[in-house]
Amino acid sequence: MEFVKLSIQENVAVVTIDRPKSLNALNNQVYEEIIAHLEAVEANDQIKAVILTGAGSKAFAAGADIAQMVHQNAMEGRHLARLCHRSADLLETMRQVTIAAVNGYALGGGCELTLACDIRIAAENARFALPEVGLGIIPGGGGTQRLSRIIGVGRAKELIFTCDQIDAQEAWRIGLANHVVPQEELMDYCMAMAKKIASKASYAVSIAKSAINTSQNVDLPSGCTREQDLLGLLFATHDKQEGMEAFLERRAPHFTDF
Ligand code: DAK
Repeated sequence: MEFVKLSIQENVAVVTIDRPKSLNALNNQVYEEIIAHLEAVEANDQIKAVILTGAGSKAFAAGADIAQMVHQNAMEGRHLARLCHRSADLLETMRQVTIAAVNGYALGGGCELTLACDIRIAAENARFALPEVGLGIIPGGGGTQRLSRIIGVGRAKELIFTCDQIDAQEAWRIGLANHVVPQEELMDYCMAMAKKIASKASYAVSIAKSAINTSQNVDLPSGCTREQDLLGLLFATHDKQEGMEAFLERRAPHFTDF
């Protein structure tokens, strides 16, 4: 693929947006390639976690491609919307854990991709913003919905209405970034976290992800009912038996992913 690269290190996939001339701006082709890679990763049982990042040291992704959007009509805008939402939905709901390694600008559609990831790790030079209303549009890749769920309605409104950029420390302070690390340590940090997650019972991790996602969409009693059902299901798995027996026998577990 031309603009999005996939590499696999043991059981972790790294998806890298690589369009340096435009600071990794997201045109239709970039979104299509992200979707194709994520679909391939989701179908691969060997992969337990995904890191999404941008090539180079300056940008994760500086937003949707303004040079493309300026010429687009309503139907083309709708097509772009489908691509943005499909990318975000995959990151959010695929069974593998998704980690955004944010190296520089994560603006507009780039920021929205990070919002759809399960975990955001910011390099010290990361900058987040949703500049869309300054361009006469609104965040259209889930930003109006996901940002407020992560940082609260008041802060989300301020960021979207003002288009202000925030740095990595501010992103951490308001709960947008899980951690801030030196830029040169970003990928190692994310890889270590991905491998730690991959060492756990992966079916349980994916069920936990699904249950937490449910909490964002349903009332508390419905979410707790779902949690109980899912926990019951996990009691039928090999990994539950193995994990508990390994603890009692004081040895490392050998998980089989179900
Ligand atoms: N699109 C196209 N090209 C971009 C770009 C972008 N978003 N961002 C940067 N570039 C290009 C620049 O045009 C420049 O190209 P050349 O002139 O060299 O050919 C090159 O990247 C380097 O950029 P700069 O020269 O501007 O670099 P600086 O260091 O001076 O500034 C910057 C870096 C990131 C602050 C600046 O480039 C910038 O402000 N970029 C635009 C940021 C932005 O506004 N992004 C948000 C776009 S709106 C939708 C769903 C989602 C969306 C829309 C619709 N639907 C559902 C329909 C999402 C919208 C957005 O993301």
